[in-house]
Amino acid sequence: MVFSSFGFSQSLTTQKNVKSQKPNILFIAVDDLRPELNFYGANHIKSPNLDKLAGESLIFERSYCNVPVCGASRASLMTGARPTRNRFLDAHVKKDEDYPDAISLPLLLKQNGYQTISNGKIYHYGNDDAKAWDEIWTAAALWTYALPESQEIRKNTPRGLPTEIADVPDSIYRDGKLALKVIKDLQKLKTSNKPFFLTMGVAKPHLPFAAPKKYWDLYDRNDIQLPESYVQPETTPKQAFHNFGELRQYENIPKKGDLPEDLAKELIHGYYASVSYIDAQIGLVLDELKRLNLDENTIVILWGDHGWNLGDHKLWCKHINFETALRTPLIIKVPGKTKGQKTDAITEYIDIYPTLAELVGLKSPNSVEGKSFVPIINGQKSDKNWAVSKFKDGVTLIKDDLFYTEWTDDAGVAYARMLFDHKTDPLELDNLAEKPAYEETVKALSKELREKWGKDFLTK
Ligand SMILES: [Ca+2]
Repeated sequence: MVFSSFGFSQSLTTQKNVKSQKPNILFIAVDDLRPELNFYGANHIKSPNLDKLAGESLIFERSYCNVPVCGASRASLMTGARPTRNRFLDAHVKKDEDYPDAISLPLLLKQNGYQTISNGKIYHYGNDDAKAWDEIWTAAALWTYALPESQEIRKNTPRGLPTEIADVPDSIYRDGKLALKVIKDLQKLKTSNKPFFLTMGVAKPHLPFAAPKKYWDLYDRNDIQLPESYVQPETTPKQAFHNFGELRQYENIPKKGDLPEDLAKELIHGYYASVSYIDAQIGLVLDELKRLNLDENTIVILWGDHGWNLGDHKLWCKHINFETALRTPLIIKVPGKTKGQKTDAITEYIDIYPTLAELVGLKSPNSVEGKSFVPIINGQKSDKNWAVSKFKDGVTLIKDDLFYTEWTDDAGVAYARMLFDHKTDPLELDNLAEKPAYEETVKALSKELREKWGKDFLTK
């Protein structure tokens, strides 16, 4: 399969940096970004650069991560392999430990002539899958906070403050430094004779919500509302909820119970400010890509590693099986192909690997379990209407409008269930799984879940 068959103009090959015909890939991973963005119909977060990129991309309205937690989601995405009972479990997953034999996407590209650079947070650990990269760059932890007093608190506590409003330049924080590094890379790669797989692993809007004041000033706290689904219905199994332990490790967060309303609104405000901050940093990189005339020969993909609860179901953070934690932002710009169209085809993160491999004319290794969505990019209808996501014992089958979750033991026997129909209940407040009228539906979904959760699910 050759690259030109995907519609890139032949004239692109005359560009200076690319002597081969392979397109470059700019791979932007954003930590904890939920799809609450204008191009998903949200209309209140200010993200002009992401909006512009989306206008040149294919926008996936129903993209799901395979594991709603950082390390596991990333290792699964980078190998194109599903989580199992014992593989890709939590935030601290290393690809090298969980699936050492798998040829990761960057390794496949490196083996096929690409220059591969890991910048910021791509895997959870910067030294993971080291053989796949020509260069690994990470930002120092110190740059999480800008103010000396916040840095001092961080030094003496498990996590530090949950928010910071500092009147400082963008480049003080990690993502500002990251953008400058990626820009420098682009300038160097412009004169390289190899195609590149250049990554930008953005740290925000992950907690703490530390962003320059000018981004906080884009929003009025009085306009911020708690979500409509700020409730935990009795009919939902208790396994569906957690105590948002991640957030509670931060200073000034109560150790149990609901958050005070003013604190909840401060967090939502901080999340919005953090998204606007990283939007500006991504914009700097995209502007440089264009200024260097690299944009027409570069595929740009942007993804968030999982969703995030911003008070939905009275929850904060990820680590659960509601759609708010499983659904993700995903957009891909393929020059000459995409121009802001949207698809409601269901895709999973393990589909990203085979898609990018196909777009650059490479065959995916057998360890890849995802399905390329190149046909969707080419305007064809997808024949896949399902996804499977997993967090610890909870496994969710997303099938058309139905969201069915089972919590299972090591033998695969279910001990709790929930089922939502998004046609009538998009906020997932009415669990249908125990209602007699849905007995047959649950039986069929349970069977299908087992067929689709992966052949190695119980054994690896
Ligand atoms: Ca994350």
